[in-house]
Amino acid sequence: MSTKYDSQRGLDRLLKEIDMSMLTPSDKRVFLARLSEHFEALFSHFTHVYGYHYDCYYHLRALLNTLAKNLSERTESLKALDASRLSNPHWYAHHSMLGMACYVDLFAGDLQRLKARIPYLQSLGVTYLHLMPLYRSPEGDSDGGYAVSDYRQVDPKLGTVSDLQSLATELRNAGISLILDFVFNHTSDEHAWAMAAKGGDKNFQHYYYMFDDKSIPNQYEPHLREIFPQVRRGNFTFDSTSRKWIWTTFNNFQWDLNYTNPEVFTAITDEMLFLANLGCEGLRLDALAFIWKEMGTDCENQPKAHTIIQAFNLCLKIAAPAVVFKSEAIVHPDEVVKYIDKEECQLSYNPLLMALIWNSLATRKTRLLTASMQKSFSISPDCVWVNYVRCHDDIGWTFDDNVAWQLGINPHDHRQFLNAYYTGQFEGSFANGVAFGENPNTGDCRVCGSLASLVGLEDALADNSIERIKTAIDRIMLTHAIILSIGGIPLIYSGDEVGLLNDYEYRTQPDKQHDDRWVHRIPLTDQDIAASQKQGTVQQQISARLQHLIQLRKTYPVFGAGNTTIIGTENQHVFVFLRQSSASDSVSVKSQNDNNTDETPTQLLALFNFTEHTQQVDAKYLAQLKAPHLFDLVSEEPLSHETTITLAPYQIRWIVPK
Ligand code: OTU
Repeated sequence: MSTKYDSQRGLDRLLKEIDMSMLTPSDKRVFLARLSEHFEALFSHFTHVYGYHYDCYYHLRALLNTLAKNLSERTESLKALDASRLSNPHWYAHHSMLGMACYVDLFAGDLQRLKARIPYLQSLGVTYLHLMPLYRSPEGDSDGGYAVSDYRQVDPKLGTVSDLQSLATELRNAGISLILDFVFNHTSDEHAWAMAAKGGDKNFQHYYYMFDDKSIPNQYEPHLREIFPQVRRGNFTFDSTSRKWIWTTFNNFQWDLNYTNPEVFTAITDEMLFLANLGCEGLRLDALAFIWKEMGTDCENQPKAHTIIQAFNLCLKIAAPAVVFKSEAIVHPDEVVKYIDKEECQLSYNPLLMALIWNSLATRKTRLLTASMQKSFSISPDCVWVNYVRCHDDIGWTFDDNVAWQLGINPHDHRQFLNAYYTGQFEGSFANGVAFGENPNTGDCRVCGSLASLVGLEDALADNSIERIKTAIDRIMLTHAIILSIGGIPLIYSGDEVGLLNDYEYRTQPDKQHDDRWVHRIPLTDQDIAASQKQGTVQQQISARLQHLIQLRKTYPVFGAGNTTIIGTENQHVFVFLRQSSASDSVSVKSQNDNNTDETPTQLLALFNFTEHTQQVDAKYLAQLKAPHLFDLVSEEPLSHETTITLAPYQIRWIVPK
């Protein structure tokens, strides 16, 4: 009680010094109400990180001024969206959700032409569109846009800020939420802050980690991972203009921001809210694991990284509450889940599921997938996974070594096997992948390649093998059926819906050839889309079968909010889980009872055969489904409780009570 009183009294005093003149009377009421709800937590996080600064109070005031200014700049329609999201905070758990991620240029050319592709997105059922970074960035290599030179300018090749703003509105009118990248661990070395730092401006030099010599970097270095060892060893870069060593976790031209400086926190909050005010509904927190450095640690997943993200989340709650965060932590599974909380990131990529789907395809076994998901799939009911099979990055084998050891799998050897398997160095492999980021010291590497090439379509087409083409398409369906049904938002990587093959063109381009991730960053042409609509083509088979699965997801609430129980059966070639709707997802679900056969099912038993052989699963698992009659949504066959469940090669079964 007394803390509450103190914080309100402290806030009242502080507010006398905040410029609220630009707020309308109703905005001012909203601002004060939200502050009285969230200021105490914001204050606590802010002072936890910055409280030791003599001028902490000054920075807190600057932060509140930034929040007020950004709230006043929010459009009326976005304020209406704020209100509607606050009354329906779990909108992202709905079974209608379907995500897609794409590069503006590869998907459509530019922002204007992307508008013309909205009907295509709608025909797929997309409700969530993540556009890869589209901000101004250096000419030539910009790490695919992840080196941002100006958060407030769109890359001129793609359009303008006003194009982006009008696209956000058009998307929303079409039922599609826009997701943008929030690249806040680093800026490009061409960002105005970096330019000022290079020019010797001391204030801006404190925006980054800049060292006069290598003595301090040398103390950090032995504990740090190397993310792109193929382009640069170590984590520091010498800048010849300022004659300083700069912390650069990723490429030389990506300078890590210094979050020990409260001015950086406030400056980045201002940029974040600018993006929110463009009309995006989600921000993807790029490389969030790296934002806090602590000597003697690997400088990943530090407790203060969490505090800072929670503080950003509170800033959104005050100035743009419609916007949610998506965590991009491609780290150890036990660390991934720590970012997931309604006070931190409401959404999170699921890199463990992604990696282990690929593992199961290679081994034809589901034990590691099952055991890992049993351990790590369950998260707060306020949050959802973003489940994906491929994305713009490489595949890293981020499973938990202990879970592997418990199954008798040597994790180091197994990762080597997976790399060999997917880069075509393993006899009998179906995959056409490319090794990425090989570390000469550790021998580690990751894998690149498009979905279709990695599941065997590239080779099968080259050999014109009808049977292998079908098997490759079956693998595409199997992997997507899992992300469509396991719980959370399924995120399709643009081009995968029509089975685009690896594009080796990047090897001829000087600014791309050193980064093999470009092999799976592929333009989607009008011809590709036309082929996907033409009867009999491979593209059409992929797209039609995928559409069928998507339609099922959209029809049944059981694919939305609810619980997932991962089931380990005696058959180690089949992946099995049970879904149970949560009562709040639909009214009809509430009135459902055990004997009711007409209403929408509240349970789903999903089974996936990861092999090219017929598999059987004991009928006892069907007893979980509490109804006299059963029905497989995919094959549209009735099933009986008594018979063993048979799965043809790569068959997907979505069994519901009927
Ligand atoms: C992210 O990925 C982006 O997805 C990449 O495309 C960028 O290059 C990178 O950040 C820098 O902005 O290293 O290989 O463990 O968590 O943040 C992908 C590393 C990456 C990841 C991840 C990073």
